[in-house]
Amino acid sequence: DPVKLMKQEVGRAAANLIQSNSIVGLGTGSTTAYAIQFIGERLKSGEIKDIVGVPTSFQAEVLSKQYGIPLTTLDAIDHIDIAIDGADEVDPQKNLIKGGGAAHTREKVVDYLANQFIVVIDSGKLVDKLGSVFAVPVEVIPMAVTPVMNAIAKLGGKPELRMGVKKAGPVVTDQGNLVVDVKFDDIPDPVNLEKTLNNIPGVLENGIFVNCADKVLIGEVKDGKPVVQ
Ligand code: DER
Repeated sequence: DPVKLMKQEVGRAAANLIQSNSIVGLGTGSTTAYAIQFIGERLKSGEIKDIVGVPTSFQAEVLSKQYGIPLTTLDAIDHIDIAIDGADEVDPQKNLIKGGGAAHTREKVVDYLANQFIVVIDSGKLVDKLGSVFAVPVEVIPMAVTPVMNAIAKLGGKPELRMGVKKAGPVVTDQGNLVVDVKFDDIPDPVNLEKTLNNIPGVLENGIFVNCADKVLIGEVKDGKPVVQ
């Protein structure tokens, strides 16, 4: 499967950037899952040592335990050297939409703190304008979902409560909140929209990440082979 190969290659490329004695922000999603796996393999082989990870979700925690990456918390460290995480959209200014995995709240804390934030994507995530394909995920406390959706509609967004796939009813985040996905026709000013969304009472965090990504590793398939640029 070329897409799986692409994700593996870009995950491997990110894992190869990790040096010994690093504190690593561990992102969420299927692409970062490969980076976590390959960091674990590099640790096991002795290629790198003394790594601790800060997970951005229950998924990252489970994968880290599976691949033997010791974990720590933000109370026990004073910096994060490098964070690896995925994205749902990347624009030419390296602004991101994240939150496809409903993990953007903890991701934003870790990715913003990191001295270096590496985004791992397949080439299909590249867009000219943010919001042209993906809706903006917004984490909302359950008691405020209705007024938040009304406020978002007044901003010109089309809000939709995110429903579970293998879980009846709405998706519940690792914080116990709900997720509203908001389609905007156009996002001319992502910096401002990120602030406006987070200022709506009841909104915990949204998936617009501006001025945060340092490097974007892009996996694509050329002549049937995955390449990373
Ligand atoms: O939820 C997130 O922000 C993830 O990083 C996600 O959106 C990217 O996941 P993928 O690598 O499985 O496409």
